[in-house]
Amino acid sequence: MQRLALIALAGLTVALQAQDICHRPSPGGAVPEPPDLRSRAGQLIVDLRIHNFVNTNGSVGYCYTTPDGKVAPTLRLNPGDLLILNLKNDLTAPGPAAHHHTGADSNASGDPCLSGAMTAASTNLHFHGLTIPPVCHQDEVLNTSVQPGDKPFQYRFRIPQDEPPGLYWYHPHIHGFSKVQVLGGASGALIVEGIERATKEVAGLRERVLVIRDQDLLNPDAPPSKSEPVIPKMLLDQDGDAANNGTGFGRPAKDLSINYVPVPYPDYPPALIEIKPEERQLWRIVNASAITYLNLEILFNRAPQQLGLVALDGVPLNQNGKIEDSVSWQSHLGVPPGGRVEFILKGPAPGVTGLLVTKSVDTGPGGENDPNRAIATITASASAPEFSKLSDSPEPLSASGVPWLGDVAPVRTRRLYFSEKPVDPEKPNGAMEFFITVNGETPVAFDPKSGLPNIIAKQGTVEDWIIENRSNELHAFHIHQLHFLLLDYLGRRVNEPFLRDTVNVPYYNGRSLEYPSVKLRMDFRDPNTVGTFVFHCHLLEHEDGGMMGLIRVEPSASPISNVSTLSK
Ligand SMILES: [Cu+2]
Repeated sequence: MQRLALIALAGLTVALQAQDICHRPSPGGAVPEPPDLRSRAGQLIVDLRIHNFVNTNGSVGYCYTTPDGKVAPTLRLNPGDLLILNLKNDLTAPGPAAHHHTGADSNASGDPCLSGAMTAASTNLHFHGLTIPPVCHQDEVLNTSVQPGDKPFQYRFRIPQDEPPGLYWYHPHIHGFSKVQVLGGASGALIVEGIERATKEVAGLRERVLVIRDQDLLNPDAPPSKSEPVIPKMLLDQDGDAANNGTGFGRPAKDLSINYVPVPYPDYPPALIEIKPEERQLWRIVNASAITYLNLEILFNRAPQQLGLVALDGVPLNQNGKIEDSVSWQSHLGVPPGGRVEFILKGPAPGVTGLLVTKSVDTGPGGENDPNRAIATITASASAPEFSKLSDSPEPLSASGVPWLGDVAPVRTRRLYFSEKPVDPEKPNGAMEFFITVNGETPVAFDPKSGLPNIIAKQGTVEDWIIENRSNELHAFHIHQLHFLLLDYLGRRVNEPFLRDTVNVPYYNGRSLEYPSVKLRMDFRDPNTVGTFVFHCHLLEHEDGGMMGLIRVEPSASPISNVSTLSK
């Protein structure tokens, strides 16, 4: 008994130290800027440690730190720069470490490139949105797994010369454990510099990098705030999260935080953002949530403001591939988990109250509750802190050498669909299995050990993919290594003037003749987009639960039988 107590105490000490290292701010505080790490002379060398700790509510927090104590730094590199990132795993396994998907978990002393270990204490990194190769030490997430006993594991790659300038992010991607680590706070921003070279409108502006994360509720048992117009009945989904009640109010599935300042249910005390009166800024927001969809709006004296969208998912808006200083003025911006928005905001005048909110997202009858809630107040102040500033005399970005994705004929059209099934057919409201399936195949939960691709494509081609949602909850389709063009949304032509790497696919209502779908043009033209990588729902609970598939993109020189010739 005594020995057990001592071990528990030692574990607690480690956990408390890590909590100290990760120093999370209190609710209602000023929103700090994540620390910047900038490349010099063409390279950025970073040492990152990942830690975990037990929060006061019993949930497990995670964070990345640098040797000098910076937490979750923003990595800033130019196109062509080399990133050398040494990742040390300082995780302690919280609770049961085994995971049902794997039998190779004891391979702790092996080569992290071949490990494939999937335990609560395993980790790795995915560089979300970057067009870099899916190989070990770059952006490979299926086999790469770093254990607590391993020496620092080196990620080493160049930002492609033609990577669009914008906001990307990094987070762990261990199958079965992505949700717990990301929900705990393991994420950070990565910026490919030069957005002002694509959009002159933002030249000379100060920027704010805002990482919105979700976390387990701090006050799960509290009743909703009395200020809410309706108090809906509390419904729980199979994971114990608050289920969507369709009112826009009530208990959320998760709390949100902004640059780690929590905004907890039920009163949502907003974090504080100061800005010089009426200053124009570029706000760069990543939704680093594990399961929460955002629908961002900025109110001044309760009136929605126009937000000048300049980039989505890291890619500046353009006109059919031509850089045309594109700004799209929007009153609100939907951001799925994993998505990014970058927009121009004009600060409030003195005395005007500003508020950053997320409006309710209808995730469907099977989805989680993502209600209306405040995130931060925006206050005009002459003494507002001054953060990083974009160049005011940028050299314009040269035009892309490749044809606009929308103008390239696809070599084929594939159909895929999201679906769910109760593990026990007798318990339709019990635990669910999650699938993404190529039409005609049998739905099976993703097996990381199978190694068999669900789709084989060829580098140099583009394909159209129609993704259906046959389930009663919203999903967010994401694919590694490339961006796609949203051609159709719910059967309607949109042909957006920008690219995405994550997109919502609305839920099925059980009545319509057709399932809701999106049509995407997938871009396999980049030479880096070769090898085996994954596509999945970016709701990490679904991804961890099997809603993931494998694609192998073969080099263009290799013979592949049933591919028609690429038409230009
Ligand atoms: Cu999903």
